[in-house]
Amino acid sequence: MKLTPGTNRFRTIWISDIHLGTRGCKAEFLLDFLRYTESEFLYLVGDIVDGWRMRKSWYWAQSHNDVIQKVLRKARKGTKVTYIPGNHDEWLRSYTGLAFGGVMLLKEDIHTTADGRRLLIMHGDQFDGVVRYARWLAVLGDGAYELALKLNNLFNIARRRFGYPYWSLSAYLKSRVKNAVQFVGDYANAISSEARDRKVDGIVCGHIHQAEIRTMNGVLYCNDGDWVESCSALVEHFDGSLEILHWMELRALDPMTPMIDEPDEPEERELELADFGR
Ligand SMILES: [Mn+2]
Repeated sequence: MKLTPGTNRFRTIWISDIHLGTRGCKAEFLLDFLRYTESEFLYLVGDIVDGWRMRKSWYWAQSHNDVIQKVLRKARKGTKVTYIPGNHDEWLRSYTGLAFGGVMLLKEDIHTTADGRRLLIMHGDQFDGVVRYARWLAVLGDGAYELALKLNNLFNIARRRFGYPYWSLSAYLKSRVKNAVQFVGDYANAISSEARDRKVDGIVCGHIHQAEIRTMNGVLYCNDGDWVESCSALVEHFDGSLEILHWMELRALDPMTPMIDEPDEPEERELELADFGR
């Protein structure tokens, strides 16, 4: 796959769990992804802006603004953008049914693929027992996750000094710890039975930060991953086939090296001034 900015066209792109507003967000890699890809449909499948943390500590870099600008620009240029809020941006759920800057806010949606399959799209926190029934527990769990990411970062600075490649602690934990495997399985099982009951061909969700496509309960279970760690997206090709893109691998990006910010095409400024005058 040869990658050049703006020319990698897909019918649909699904991304979620970006967590803008937190230090963990890999906004620069996402910007790179958004620059390199175009699509007819773009779904933001929840946890885009991290509202829980906004109340405690707030981290907002220029790159976080740039992500929002880039998405709004895609909407202006004809991409059909749908934003389905998750549990971290659940304050937006009160505005579902409304459109902002060409971005439609919906509680959930059904997408029909080019080959006629109907996919239910939701963030998926409804199927995570912990988040649904004990919110304080989820916040606590989230803090532990953040600490693990911080320690992982320090560990990798040391590894780098000794010439070792990047090693992901939470990816390791998620793949090795029996409970985590069990959890992912239970989650996929719960959410795919919902899809089966609702008589759709499959479901696209996020929430658990684990990108995957599998058939379960007779339907397709698709998880688009996250932009805190794995930097993954789900895409639909023009023939309707689905694929997960692992962006750091595709672009051979080093997770420890921040990217140099390339300016966007000059026409962007003109468009924004024109919008302002309206
Ligand atoms: Mn979530």
